[in-house]
Amino acid sequence: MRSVHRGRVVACFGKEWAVEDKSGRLVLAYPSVKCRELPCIGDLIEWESIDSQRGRILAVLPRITCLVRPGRNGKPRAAAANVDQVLIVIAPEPKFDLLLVDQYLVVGESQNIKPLLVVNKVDLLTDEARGCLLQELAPYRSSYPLLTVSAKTGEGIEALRSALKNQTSMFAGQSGVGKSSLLHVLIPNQAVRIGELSAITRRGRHTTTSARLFHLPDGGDLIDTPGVAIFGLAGIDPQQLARGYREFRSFIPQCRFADCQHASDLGCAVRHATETGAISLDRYQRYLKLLAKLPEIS
Ligand SMILES: Nc1nc2c(ncn2[C@@H]2O[C@H](COP(=O)(O)OP(=O)(O)O)[C@@H](O)[C@H]2O)c(=O)[nH]1
Ligand SMILES: [Mg+2]
Ligand SMILES: [Zn+2]
Repeated sequence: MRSVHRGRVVACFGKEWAVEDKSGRLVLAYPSVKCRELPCIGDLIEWESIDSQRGRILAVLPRITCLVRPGRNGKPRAAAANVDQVLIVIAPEPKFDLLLVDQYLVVGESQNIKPLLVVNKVDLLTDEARGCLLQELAPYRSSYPLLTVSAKTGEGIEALRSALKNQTSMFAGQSGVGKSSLLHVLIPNQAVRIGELSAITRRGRHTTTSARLFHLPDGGDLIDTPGVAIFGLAGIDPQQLARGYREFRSFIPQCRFADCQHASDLGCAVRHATETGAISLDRYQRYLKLLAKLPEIS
């Protein structure tokens, strides 16, 4: 009988998956007919060898967390599994979209994934501009951890490194904010890893667009995925949305109605808190926008 191994999916190439075992050996694997779920990056799986370089995936082990992206037929598809922490990267340039930031926060929170806000490219800011930016981000700083960093000068990188230690983290953020640059600073031997992956696929072109999991030198892993918006609102209901706004939480129990959606509802304590300044009006208005975007629940 063939022996069954455990491993982690460290790269996805469409119909093939790179799997790493405990010793760090990589094999190229594909799901057997027995495997009921399509694996995604970060998955823990059981597999058996076909030969020294290829394997068959027998099962995807239960996921602790799972981020989904809309699939071709509208059905959500697993995009990353077993992520502990999401790094929401923004920068002064390109101008950030706080609605997108809020969406990342809500979706992460709905999966119990810790958010970490990372403001990159702070080297571009004068002291005054930095002050203005931090002022604008004040509603986040009181409820979420936030680091200011520069991939270019190295500012804040040590703090970022220690926040990543022994966790599986994943990047989120618009293109151009500096995710690849940060990855480069955090993982100096990145090229070696990509080389190893190319060697097992024997097709370099594969490795440029795939989701990948890198090991951090101090312990922990960092996932980089191509593309941007894999954090869809599919499966999020109004209650989860409101709970994804951390500063709303202490007010929600004070709303008059248990099913309050915190919009025009009578006796809404959340809305009232925006009038007294306890909740940022900007954050609240973004909540209303996301509420309107939620898929209809039948
Ligand atoms: N000034 C400055 N530029 C940066 C920094 N980090 C990245 N960049 C630049 O921003 C651009 C986009 O970076 P990239 O890492 O490709 O962003 P990604 O699309 O999020 O992966 C590149 O031209 C980088 O050189 C930074 O900390 N400071
Ligand atoms: Mg990039
Ligand atoms: Zn309410």
